[in-house]
Amino acid sequence: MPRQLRVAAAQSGPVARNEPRASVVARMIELMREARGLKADLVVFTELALTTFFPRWYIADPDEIDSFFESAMPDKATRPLFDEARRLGIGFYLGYGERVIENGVARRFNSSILVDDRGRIAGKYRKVHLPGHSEHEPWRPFQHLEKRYFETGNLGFPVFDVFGGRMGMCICNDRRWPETFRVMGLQGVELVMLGYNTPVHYPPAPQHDHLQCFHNHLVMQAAAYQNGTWVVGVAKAGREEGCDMIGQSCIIAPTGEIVAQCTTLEDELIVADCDLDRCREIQQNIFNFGLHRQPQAYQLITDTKGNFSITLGGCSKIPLNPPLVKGGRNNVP
Ligand code: CDT
Repeated sequence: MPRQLRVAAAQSGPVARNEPRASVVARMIELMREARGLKADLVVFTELALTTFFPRWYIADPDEIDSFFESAMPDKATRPLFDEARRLGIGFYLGYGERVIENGVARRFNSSILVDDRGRIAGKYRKVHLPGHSEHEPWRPFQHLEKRYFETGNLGFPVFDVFGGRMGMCICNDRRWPETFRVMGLQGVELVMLGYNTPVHYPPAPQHDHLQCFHNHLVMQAAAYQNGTWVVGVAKAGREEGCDMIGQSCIIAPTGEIVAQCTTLEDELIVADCDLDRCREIQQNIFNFGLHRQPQAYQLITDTKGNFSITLGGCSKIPLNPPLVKGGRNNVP
């Protein structure tokens, strides 16, 4: 009996800075109903799905910053999404700004949850790889202040046995790091969900702008294949507050093949039947970890954070601090 899961990816079009939560949630409910109409078991929404991508602005007012976070999940704004999911009998992945008080101190994470078909939270993830910078950098046409507004996720990369399979989550920039998927791969993950907000323009290296879409699929397809897992990547796309963001939301098979893909930069739904048993085709063969991995040769990966310079005749162990990169954008001669 194949373990077949019908999965929907619910791409989001732009969300305006002043768009109320109720309006965004209504858009999501519409996509959720469409997904259930197509008999989907699970619908995947994007990163920070409930608001505009606020790290593009330097915001000084703490109350305004907090207005982009949820202090409870569900809260008043998201309750209708949970209620509708339970009524329809569909699960969902949701990315959102999480604010929690711990020992009297507010902590903020870029988080996602997995909700089962009865409206219960079955798993939580907090983004580990926070891209961008922590101080206002006026030279940029727009900011990317994730390092200012969020703490590094402290939950690792857990997997969850729900929907008849082993589910994992990550968020946007995490998809560019092979470690993200390998940690879940080592736990036998069968389907990884992720949302992303990826601007077309990358101010530190604009010569890569035309490669954004290529890199998006490159990393997710490689990760799917190298770990023998389904991957569902879901964008917030289109021109949001003057910032163009890529679309290309897609569902990728464990072979690395894209089996469904969005074609617009708006709210759009795609579905695919994900046979979780197909993960074995890869996990028991070419990437049979137990048979072929050689972790004793990989020690540098967990022992080391940064780069090492490559010199002629070998590899020297001199850390390269980004500000000292010759010819880099910091203009070291
Ligand atoms: N949201 C997010 O992580 N976006 C980054 C943008 C590039 S880094 C400034 C990404 O990796 O897609």
